[in-house]
Amino acid sequence: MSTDSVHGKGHQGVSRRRFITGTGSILGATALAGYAGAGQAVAAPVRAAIGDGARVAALVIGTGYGGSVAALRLAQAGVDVHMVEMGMAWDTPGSDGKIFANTTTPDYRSFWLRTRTKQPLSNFLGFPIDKDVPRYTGILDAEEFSGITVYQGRGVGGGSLVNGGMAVTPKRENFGAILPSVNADEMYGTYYPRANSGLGVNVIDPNWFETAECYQYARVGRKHAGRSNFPFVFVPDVYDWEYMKKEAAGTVPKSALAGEILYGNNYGKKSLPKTYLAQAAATGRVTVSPQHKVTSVAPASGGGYTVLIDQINTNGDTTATKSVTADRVFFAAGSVGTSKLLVKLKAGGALPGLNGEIGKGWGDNGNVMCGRANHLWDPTGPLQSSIPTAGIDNWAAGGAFAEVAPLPTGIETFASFYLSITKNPNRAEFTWNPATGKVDLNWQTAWKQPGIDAAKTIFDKINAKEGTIYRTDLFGVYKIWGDHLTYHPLGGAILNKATDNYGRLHGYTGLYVIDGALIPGNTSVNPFVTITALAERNIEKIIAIDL
Ligand code: FAE
Repeated sequence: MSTDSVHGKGHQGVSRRRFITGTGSILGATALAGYAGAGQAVAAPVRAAIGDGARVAALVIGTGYGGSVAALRLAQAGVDVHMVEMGMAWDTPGSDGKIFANTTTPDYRSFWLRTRTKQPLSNFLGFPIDKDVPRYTGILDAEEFSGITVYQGRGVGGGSLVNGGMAVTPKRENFGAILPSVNADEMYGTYYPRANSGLGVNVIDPNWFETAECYQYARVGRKHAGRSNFPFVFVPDVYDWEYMKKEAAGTVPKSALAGEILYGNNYGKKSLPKTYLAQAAATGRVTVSPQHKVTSVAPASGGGYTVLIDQINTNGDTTATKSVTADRVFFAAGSVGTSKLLVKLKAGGALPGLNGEIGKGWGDNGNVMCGRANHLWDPTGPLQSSIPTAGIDNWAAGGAFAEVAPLPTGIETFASFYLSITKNPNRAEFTWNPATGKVDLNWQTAWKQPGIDAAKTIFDKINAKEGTIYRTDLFGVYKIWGDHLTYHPLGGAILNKATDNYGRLHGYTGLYVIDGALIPGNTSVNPFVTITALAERNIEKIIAIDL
C-alpha cells in the first residue's frame, strides 16, 4: 500500500481582508467572531450595488473561482472591476448567531429557491430525509435537468462556499487529456503553483491524521484500500488544518467537526471570500452586487456591451432591472450559468455571432457516489470531519479516483462512503428550448453507466476482499449508486473551440469565458484547482495582450 500526497507542499494563504459587498448590511459582532475564530481579520463591507445606467471598465458575471481570479488580476493591473452575483453576500448571521446552517439541520438558508430540501443523500436506512423549508435564496442550488441534478454554490464566493475544499492538482500524465491545447510545462511550472498559493492549499499533518478520532472513517477507508492493493493518497485541502486541530481539542467553535459543509462553513474553511476575494477587495478597485442576476449581454451602440441585470429579493422576485455598459465582460457564472447565458444569447439574437461550439462538451466529471456496509468490528466513528482528506487512486488501471467521504450524521453508521470521479466519456449539450423559454441539457441518467463501471473496479474488489456489501439505503430503497447528480459540472464553452486558446469568445472582442465552462467535461480529480490555474493562465495573457 502506498501512502503519498497527490500534490506537494502546503502553501500560504493570501491577505485576509473582508471583501467589499454591495448589501450594505451591518456586519454583526457574531459574524466578526465567526471569521476571527478561524484567524481571519474582517473589514466592514461597503455598499456598492451597481446603479442603472452605470458604465464599468470590466464586468465579471459570477464570484466563484474563475470570477475571483479575473477580478483580482484585473484590479492589480489597474482596471476597475464590478462583479455581479445572483446569490447572497453571506456576511450576516441568522438568529442562531451563525451565517450558515448545519448539514444535519437544513433551514431557509440551505437551498436556492426550493420549498423542500433536495439532499444529495436522499435516504437513510431507507427512510427519506428531505424536509420542507421556507423558499429563500439559500446557498446550495440543486438545479434539475432532465437526467441529472447539478449541485452548485450560490453567493459571493460561488462553489467555494459549499464545497469540501479538496484542492487537487491532477497528475501531470493526465493533463494532456484534460486540456489538450494548453502547455503543460507552463501549467505545472507557473499556474498550478500560483493557484495553490492563492487558494491557501495545505495538507493534513500525517501524524495527527493517525490519531484523530474524526478521521477514523478515513483510516478504515485506507485499511480496506490497502488490503485490496489500491494506492491510497492524501488529498490537499483549503481547510485550515491547524484550526481543525483546535476544534478537536475543544478550544474554538467547531465547523468541520460540527458536520458543516453543504450549506456553508462558519469557521475553518478558506473559501474565496477569505482568499482571492479578500485580496481583490484590498486593491480598492473591486466592488460586487450580490442578489443581482445577469440576463443579457449585447454589443452597445457606442462600443462595449450593454448588460441587463435583474436585482432580486430573497424570494427570488425581481425588484429592479438595470442596464449597464461594460467595456469588457467576463463570463464566470460557472459551467451551467455561463453555458445557459451564452446559449440563450446566441439563440435569442443578442450575440448571434457566437460559434456553433457554444453549449457543447458538457460533462459531470464522472461523479458517482456509493456506500459500503462494514462489519460491526469496523466502525467508522460517530464523529466524522466533514472535510475529506484522502482518496483511492485507481485512475490509471480502472478510470476511477474515489474520495473517502464522511457521513457526518453524529452516530455510528458502520458505513464507508465514497464520491468517485471517473473517466466517463459521455458529453451532453445545452440547447435553447423556444417552447419553454429555457435552456435544456440533454444528459441521460443511463450515461452514468461508464462511471459506475469504473467505480466498481474499486469497490467490487474491496467488497470481495472484505466480505462486505454495498449500502442500498442511501439514495432510495434498494438503490446502490448515487447516479442522479454531479457536484462537478464542467464544459459548455470549451477552450479553443467556443473560445480561442485563452477564453476569448469567437466573434466578439472584449467578451471572455473564464470559469469551469472552458474545461471539456473531466479533470480526473476534483476540479477547482484546475479552474483556478487555467483562469490565472488566461487572465495573464488577456491583460498582457488585450489591455
Ligand atoms: P462557481 O464557483 O459555480 O461560481 C459561479 C457563480 O456565478 C455562482 O456564485 C453563481 O451564483 C453565479 N451566477 C450564475 N449565474 C449567474 C448570473 N446569471 N448572474 C450572476 N451570477 C450568476 O463557478 N471542487 C473541488 O475541486 N473540490 C471539492 O472538494 C469540491 N466539493 C464540492 C462539493 C459540492 C457540494 C459542490 C456543489 C461542488 C464541489 N466542488 C468541489 C466543485 C467546485 O465547487 C466547482 O467546480 C467550482 O465552484 C466551479 O467554479 P466556477 O468558477 O466555474
